[in-house]
Amino acid sequence: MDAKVISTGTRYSSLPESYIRPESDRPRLSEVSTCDNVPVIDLGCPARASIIREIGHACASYGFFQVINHGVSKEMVERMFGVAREFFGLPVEEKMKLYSDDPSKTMRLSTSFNVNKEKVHNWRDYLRLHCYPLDKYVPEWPSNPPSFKEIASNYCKEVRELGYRLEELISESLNLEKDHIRNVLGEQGQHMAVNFYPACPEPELTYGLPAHTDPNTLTILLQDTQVAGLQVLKDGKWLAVNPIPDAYVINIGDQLQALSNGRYKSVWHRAVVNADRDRMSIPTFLCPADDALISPPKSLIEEGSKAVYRDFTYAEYYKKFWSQNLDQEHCLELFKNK
Ligand SMILES: O=C(O)CCC(=O)C(=O)O
Repeated sequence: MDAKVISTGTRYSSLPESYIRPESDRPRLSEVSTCDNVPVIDLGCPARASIIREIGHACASYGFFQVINHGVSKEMVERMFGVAREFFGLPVEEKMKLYSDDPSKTMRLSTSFNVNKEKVHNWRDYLRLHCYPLDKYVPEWPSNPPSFKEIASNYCKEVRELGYRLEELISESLNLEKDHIRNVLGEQGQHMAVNFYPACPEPELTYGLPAHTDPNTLTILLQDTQVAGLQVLKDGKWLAVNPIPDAYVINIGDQLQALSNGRYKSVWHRAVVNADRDRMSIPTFLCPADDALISPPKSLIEEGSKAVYRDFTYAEYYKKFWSQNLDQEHCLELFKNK
């Protein structure tokens, strides 16, 4: 494929060949039902013990949950969405100045997932930014729209705080010290993607993003409030997670599955596209420091057994993840203890 984004402002009347999935690998949208019982956790609730219990249950049974009263202001979220939409509305020549398909770049506009490796492309453009430490990365962020850097950096600070809070609650839900996860993960990296899925002429034939798990620790996902598209795999069935007002979707990533010795599930999820409307989502990914050793605590390993996964550093894991196709087998399988 040419290094070409699909957010050109021009509507496609049919799906280009290179986006069409084989029959056996299509979203089968009519078979997807809505997930009616998505765990919604109110972080404003004064009963901490009950929040911890609910989080533990959600992480073990679903691998994801939504949070409300999470401390990131509504105004901040609206400004972030607003500037992200403005960015994707820029003329294509302007956006292409930031284009790269090299996953090692710390700031880039790209398309699909890994265009040089994959056989079929995904109906998505995305801006991917490293965000921590901010003073290192902000200078390379887009300077158009002019307010992008300021809005996105304020947004990143608030979301990082939310991530730390969630890591504490998750640690406690595993009967670990509150700081356990943070201590193991070291100085955590933070990445943000701004996903833009243009209206798609044939949503039945392709994905915005095919099924994948997230390679990081925790994903804090801001969903478009107007257009649904996120689906998760639960008990072998794809379920739509429809947006609820003022909520974040929290996905457990591969590192928490490994750290919890498999108790918590890194959830398979995917994004489908819409025939009539563009959709956006803005995930923030918290990632262990490159040299963090991912190893479960003894208390989570049954006596006389080995840990489910061998120890690895995050740098090793991340390299392996990007060397694969997105929808190949779960990358953690490659780290299983024999
Ligand atoms: O667009 C969505 O809702 C999901 C995005 C996602 O899974 C990702 O960026 O990894």
